[in-house]
Amino acid sequence: MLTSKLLTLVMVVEPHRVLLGMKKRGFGAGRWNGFGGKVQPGETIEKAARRELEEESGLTVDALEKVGNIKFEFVGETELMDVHVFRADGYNGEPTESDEMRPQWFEKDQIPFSQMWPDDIMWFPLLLQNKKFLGYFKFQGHDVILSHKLEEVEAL
Ligand code: 6U4
Repeated sequence: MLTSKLLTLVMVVEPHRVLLGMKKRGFGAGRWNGFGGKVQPGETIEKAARRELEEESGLTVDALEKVGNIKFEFVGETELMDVHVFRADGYNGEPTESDEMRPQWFEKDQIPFSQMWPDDIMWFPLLLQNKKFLGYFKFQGHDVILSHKLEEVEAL
């Protein structure tokens, strides 16, 4: 049976650009990613999203909008990653490098998809159009998507 692990992913979006972080270590190292990590026991998903964003980028946000839920299966592993995606349209502070992440702004038409998780190119257009979505991606290793489902939804 597949169990699942709750994770968060926060995308900080401005009208023309998106903040990504180069993951320096751990899961997804070497890829540009949103900010996030594991939900700790006793913590709400949104609280975890805010904590991870601050730990990894130095930023706090007033409002976080729930925009997506993506489940990742990795062949050979019994634990699904259940990733809750949030969008922040404003922020407080200055993006600051941490042990885990090096933040950098990217223009919306210059997102470095070839250096990101291969699923990102599929759902980023929805994120950037302020749409909400549900996804399921089945990975072989960390580079190959064997199958996937992605649908736009009205609400989460
Ligand atoms: P820690 O707790 O820091 O040792 P680590 O191994 O670094 O854990 P963590 O907790 O930072 O991993 O979580 C992984 C992050 O990567 C989460 O924000 C979710 C995100 N993520 C995982 N798979 C992804 C994928 N296929 N596409 C994507 N983000 C993904 O865009």
